[in-house]
Formats: sequence, C-alpha cells, structure tokens
Amino acid sequence: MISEIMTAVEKGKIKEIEELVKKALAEGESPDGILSSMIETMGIVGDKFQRNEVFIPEMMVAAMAMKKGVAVLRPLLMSGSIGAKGKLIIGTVRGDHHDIGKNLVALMTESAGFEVIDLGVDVSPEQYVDSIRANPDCKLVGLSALLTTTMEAMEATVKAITEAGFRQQVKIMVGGAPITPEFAEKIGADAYAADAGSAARKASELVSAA
Ligand code: B1M
Repeated sequence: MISEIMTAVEKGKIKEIEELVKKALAEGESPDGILSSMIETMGIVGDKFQRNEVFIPEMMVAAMAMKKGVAVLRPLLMSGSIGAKGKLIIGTVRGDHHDIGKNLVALMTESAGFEVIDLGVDVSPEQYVDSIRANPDCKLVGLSALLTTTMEAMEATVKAITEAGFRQQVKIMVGGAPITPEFAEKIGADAYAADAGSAARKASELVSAA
C-alpha cells in the first residue's frame, strides 16, 4: 500500500490519493509512516526534475497529490491543546512559492500546542514585521525557504525584524532544504530545524527558554 501511495504522489493521482491513504490507515499503516513515504516521494520527484526527467507540471501535480494526502492525515497528526504555548507566525519567504514543508512545520507546531498564524508563501519582510506588530504577544517567528535564490530574502527578513525593534520580542527559527545551521547562525536566526518534527521540538524549547 505504501508503494501505491508513493506512486500516486509521484504521478500526481489527485483523485486516488485520498482513498489510498484511507486504505493504508485501515490496514494499520501509521500516519507518520505514510507521511514519511510522501516526503520521500517529493525528494524523488525533485531529483527527476533535476535530471530533466520530469518538468514543472509534474512537480505541481505531485505537490497537489501530497497536499490531499496530508489533509487525510492531518486530524491524526494533531494532538495537544492548540495555543497553550503561544503564537507562531510562519511563512515562506519572499520570492518562494514552496509551501508543503512550511505547511508540515505549521501542522506539527500546532499539534505541539502553538497557535499558528500562517502568512502563506512569497511573504515579504514587511509582511512579517506587520504581523509581529499586530501580535504583540507573539514570541516566535518561522521562516521557510526552498530555493538557494530566496535565502537572501530570509536574511532580509531577519534584518527587517531587527530594524523594526522586535528582535527582543521574538525568537526566529529557520528551515528548508538549502538552509544549514551555519547559514542560520550567519543571518542571526535563533534556531535551525531540519524537519517538521524537530521544528516543533525546537519551537517549544525556544519559547520555554524565552
Ligand atoms: Co520546486 N524546486 N521549483 N517546485 N521543488 C525544488 C526546491 C528543487 C530542489 C528541485 C530540484 O531542482 N531538484 C529546486 C531548487 C533548486 C535550488 O534552489 N537549489 C526547485 C526549483 C528550481 C523550482 C523552480 C525555480 C522551477 C522553475 O520554475 N524553473 C520553481 C520556483 C517557484 C518559486 O517558488 N518561485 C519551482 C516550483 C515548484 C512547484 C510550484 C512546481 C512545486 C511547489 C508546490 C508547492 O509547494 N505548493 C515544486 C516542488 C514540489 C519541488 C520539490 C520537488 C519538492 C518540495 C517539497 O514539497 N518537498 C523540490 C525538490 C526537493 O525538495 N527535493 C523542489 C517535500 C517537503 C516535505 O520537504 O519542503 O524540504 P521540504 O520541507 C521540509 C524541510 O525542509 C523542513 O521541514 C519540512 C518537513 O520535513 N522545513 C523547515 C521546511 N521549512 C521549514 C521551516 C522551518 C523548519 C523546517 O522553520 C520555520
């Protein structure tokens, strides 16, 4: 069943994915296991894109299928009391439209007890600053970037938050495929997380240390 799910994501079988995920759950597959297989598949799609074996439309339908699959898993991945740990403002930085990873980080942090304010994709530094201003009780901001070309927008966002005088109020967590702990440190972020699970753990650590 897992291999059928992986094929359905890879081929962008949007109509079939929901049923396949439900079937896998009914057969006893764990939500985490199903999610990992879908994440792995997106990596395979990305590698094929790099080798010119698939193109943008294939990447798009794979992403749509993955989102539909995650929607089935969402209630099963949720736990904890939403908002108990405070607010997280999250978004994918300016110029970047990738949102699957950011959405997973949002889902897992929500599940860990945060109220998530999701600004979406292509979020400018000014939008982050405006959102922090509108949420004076928010102590955590998350920035996601998937493109090497949008890493500079991450740096610009940290700078804008600092220049707006909010650096004492919020901790900043960054992540995304091209991001490294060294880059996070270089741009002045407080934390880097490699995946959604560790992002949720890091988020909790950051607010309890604040
Ligand atoms: Co794009 N794309 N894409 N793409 N795409 C990549 C990223 C790429 C690596 C593919 C490749 O060449 N192998 C490549 C980037 C190369 C680079 O910069 N070095 C690339 C490119 C080039 C592009 C375009 C420029 C292509 C073009 O137009 N010529 C274009 C850019 C558009 C734009 O953003 N301006 C583009 C477009 C697209 C689609 C729209 C077609 C689609 C996105 C759909 C969507 O997101 N709604 C797409 C997709 C699907 C991908 C791949 C195949 C899959 C991304 C994904 O969803 N992965 C990707 C290849 C790859 O990643 N191997 C690729 C699954 C997801 C769960 O993982 O996002 O890494 P990820 O998130 C993880 C961690 O990174 C981490 O946790 C997540 C969950 O575990 N994480 C955080 C993420 N954010 C975090 C934040 C945190 C903490 C952890 O704290 C706040």
